[in-house]
Amino acid sequence: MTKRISLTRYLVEQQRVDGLIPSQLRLLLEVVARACKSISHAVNKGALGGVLGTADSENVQGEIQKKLDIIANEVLIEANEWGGHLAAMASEEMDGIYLVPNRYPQGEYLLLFDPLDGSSNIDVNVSIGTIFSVLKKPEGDRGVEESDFLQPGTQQVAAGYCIYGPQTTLVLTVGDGVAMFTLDREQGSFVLTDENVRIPEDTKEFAINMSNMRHWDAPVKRYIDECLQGKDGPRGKDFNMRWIASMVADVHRILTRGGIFMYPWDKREPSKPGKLRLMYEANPMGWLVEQAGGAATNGRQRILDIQPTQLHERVSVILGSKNEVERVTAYHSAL
Ligand code: P6P
Repeated sequence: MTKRISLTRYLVEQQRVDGLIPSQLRLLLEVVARACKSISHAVNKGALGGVLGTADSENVQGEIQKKLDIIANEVLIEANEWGGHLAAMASEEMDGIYLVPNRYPQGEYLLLFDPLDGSSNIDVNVSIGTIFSVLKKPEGDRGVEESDFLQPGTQQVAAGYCIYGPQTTLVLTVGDGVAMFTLDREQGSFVLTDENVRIPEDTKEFAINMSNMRHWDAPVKRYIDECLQGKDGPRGKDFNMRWIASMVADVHRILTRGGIFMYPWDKREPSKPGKLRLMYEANPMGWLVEQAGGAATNGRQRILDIQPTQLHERVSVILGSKNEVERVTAYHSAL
C-alpha cells in the first residue's frame, strides 16, 4: 500500500522544500480545508439535514440564495476569522468585504471565495463545490479596503477548490503545480491522491451551454461549429460534449482528463463581459489550469493578467487544454 500523506504533512514538507508556504499560509489552507469538510458534511446530509431549497434572500448578483449557499458562507467566515492569518475576506454571497473583527489578531492574507459554486445543482444531487483564492494584503498598517482585493490573478499566493461529489476532493496550488487530496471520512483527513496534475494539451471534449448558441459571438460559433462537424470537418476528429453547469465539476473533469470549458460573453446581456466572476471563480480556476499545463483566457487576453476594477466583476472564460484554448483565442484575434 502506498504511503498515505495527509494534507498537513504535504504542506509541511512543501514548506521545507520551496518556501512557497509560509506558516501563516499553511494555517490558512488547513483552516479552509477543515471548513470544506464541514461544508461537505452539510451537503451530504441533503434533505435529511433540512438544508435543501432556497433561503428568503438574494445575493449581490441578484440571484436567489440557496440555504446551503448561506451555510457554506457562514462556515468559511467563522472558521477563518479568529486564526490571525487573515485581514479580510470577500465572498460571492456578500456585497462588501468582511474585515476580521478587531477582537481577533489581523493577518497578512486576503481570502476570496465562492462558498458553494453550482448551487443550482444542490437540490438535484449533482456535484457542487467551494472555490477559493488567496492574495496578500498590501504592506502598511492602514485598514484593509475593497480596493486592496482588486489585484490581478497573477498576484494569487494560493488557489483551489473542494468538490463535493462521489468523493470530496480538495484541489490546490501554491504556484508549484497542482495536487489533489481525497477526504478519508473514516480518518476525517484529506489524503494526497494525485500530485503534479497535468492537462493534456489536446482534447476531443468541449464543455459549453449549447442552449446559448444563438447568442454567441462569431469566434465561439466558429469553434463549436468546427467541433460539431467532426472528423469530416476542418478538425478531422469527432468531439464529445459535457456540461454539468457546475464550474467546479467541469474544471475537475478537465484537470483529470483534459477538455475545454467555455462560458463566453454573449448577446443576452451585452453590457456584461460574461457570467462567471473574475476574482473568486475565473482567477483561482485559471491559475489551477495554468499550473497543470493548460491555458485560461477571456478570448482576448490571459485571465490572470486582467486588472480587476470591481470586486464582483464578471468575465468571459475559456480554459483547459492549451492547444484548444489557443485556437479559440486565435479565432477572436482573427476578427
Ligand atoms: P448555466 C453555476 O451557477 C455557475 O456559476 C457555474 O458553476 C456554471 O459553470 C455556470 O454557472 C452554469 O451556468 O447558464 O449553464 O446555468
